[in-house]
Amino acid sequence: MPFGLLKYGFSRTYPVWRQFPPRPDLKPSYDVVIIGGGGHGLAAAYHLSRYHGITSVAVLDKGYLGGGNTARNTAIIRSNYLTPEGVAFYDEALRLFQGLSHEFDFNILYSERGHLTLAHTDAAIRTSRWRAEVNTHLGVESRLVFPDEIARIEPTLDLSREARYPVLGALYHVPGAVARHDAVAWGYGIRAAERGVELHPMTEVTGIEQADGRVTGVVTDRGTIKCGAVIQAVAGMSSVVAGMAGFKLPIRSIPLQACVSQPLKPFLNTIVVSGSLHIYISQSSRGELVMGSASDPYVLYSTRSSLEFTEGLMGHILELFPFLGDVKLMRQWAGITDMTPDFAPVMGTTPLDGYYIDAGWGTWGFKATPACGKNMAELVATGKVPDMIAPFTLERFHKFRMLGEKGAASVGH
Ligand code: FAD
Ligand code: PYC
Repeated sequence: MPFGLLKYGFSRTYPVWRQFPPRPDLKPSYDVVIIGGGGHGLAAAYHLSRYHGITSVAVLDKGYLGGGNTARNTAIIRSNYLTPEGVAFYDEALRLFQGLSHEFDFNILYSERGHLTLAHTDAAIRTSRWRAEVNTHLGVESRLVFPDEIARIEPTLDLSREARYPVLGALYHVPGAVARHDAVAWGYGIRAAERGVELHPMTEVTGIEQADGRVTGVVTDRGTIKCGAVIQAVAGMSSVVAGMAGFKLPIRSIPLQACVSQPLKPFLNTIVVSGSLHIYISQSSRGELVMGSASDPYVLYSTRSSLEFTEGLMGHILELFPFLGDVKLMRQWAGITDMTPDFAPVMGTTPLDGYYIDAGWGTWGFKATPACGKNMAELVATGKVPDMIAPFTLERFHKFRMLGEKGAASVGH
C-alpha cells in the first residue's frame, strides 16, 4: 500500500482535495464575464486565457462549477450528424476531445468505443444511409452495417428475428466515444484559473445592465460588476437569463432523465442507441451501465426523476439485452434541456452588443464543449463570428434558415 494512502487512512483530519482554487472576492469590473460555469463556460474561459491572452475574466455560477448538465449527461461524444454544418462542427469538437487529456496534462478518461445506431424499420435504414453518406463525404467514419457485422461488433445484442422489433441494420460510427464529464470541467477550470481567470461558484446572476444597446455589467447576488463583454452559457436556463438581457429565444426547456446500474464485468463494446425504441446504453469504465431514453413529455423547470422513465426504458433495454433482467439500478437523475425547433444549437451575437450567446444545447451539448469554447472565445476576442459557428446564429430563426438536425438526435427528444 502506498505510504501516502496509509498516512491518509490514519489521519484525524482529512485534507480536502480542491479541484478549483478558493473563490476570491468579486472585483468591480472584468473584461469578460461568463455566466455559467459548466463545461461550456469554463472552456470559453480557458480558450480566452490560453489562446487570446484575455485573462481579466470572471466565470460566475449560481451553483458549484460543473454541477449543471455537465455533471448530468451520459458523456456520449460523436460526430455522426445529419447536416453538413453539424457534422463539421461536431467533428471539430471530437478531434479536440481526442487531444484534451494531453492539452490539460490531466486524464479525462476519453474512451473510443464506436457508436451503433440501430435501425428497426425501413425508414430508419434510409436515415442511417443518408447520415452515412453525409458523414463519409465530410471525412467522418460512419457506415451502414447489417446483422452479420453487428453480431461481430456487439456479440451480446439480441439480433434474433423473433425479437419484438428485430434489428435490420445500424449506422456504425467508429470514432464514437465517452469521456469523464466532470474531468472535462475540472481540466478547463483548473487550467483557466492557472492563467488568471477567476472562478466564482455560488454567484447567481439576477440582472443584466445595459446602456445604448450595449451590455455594461451584470447584477449578481454578491453585487454588481461592470464588464466589456458577456458570454451566456447557462444550459437549461437560457431563456430565463436571455430574458434578463431583454431578448427572447426560440427554446422550450424540457427535462431529460438518465440512470446507471450496478457495476458489471465489461461486456458492452460500443455505445448502442435505438432511435426507434428511444433508448441508449453504454458501459462506463467502472462497469456501470449508463442508460437513457427520450425527453420527458412536458416543459418543466424541475429535475425530478420518475418511475415512468425507468419502466419504459428498462422494458426496451431488456428487448435488446434480455440477460440483464436481474441487474439492479443504482442511481437516476434528470437535467433541464433547452430544446430549439431545429435540434441545433445557438452560438454567436445577440441583439445586445457585447452580449454573446451559447445556448440551445438540448440533449446534445456535452460533445460540443471543446469546439464551442474555442469558437465562442474567438468570437469575443476578435469580434468576428468564426465560419464554423456562423450557421448557428440566433438570426437563423428570423431568416428561416433552420438546420434540421432532428434525424441525428440519438433518441426522441
Ligand atoms: P451546464 O453544465 O448546465 O452549465 C450551465 C451552468 O449555468 C450551470 O452550472 C448553472 O448552475 C449555471 N447557471 C444557470 N443560471 C445561472 C444564473 N442565473 N447565474 C449564474 N449561473 C447560472 N450531451 C451530449 O453531447 N452527449 C450526451 O450523452 C448527453 N447526455 C445527456 C443526458 C442528460 C440526462 C442530460 C440532462 C443532458 C445530456 N446531454 C448530452 C446534454 C449536455 O449535458 C448539455 O448540453 C451540456 O452539458 C451543456 O453544457 P453547459 O456547460 O452549457 O451547461
Ligand atoms: O447526443 O448522443 C447524444 C446523446 C445521447 C444521449 C443524450 N444525448
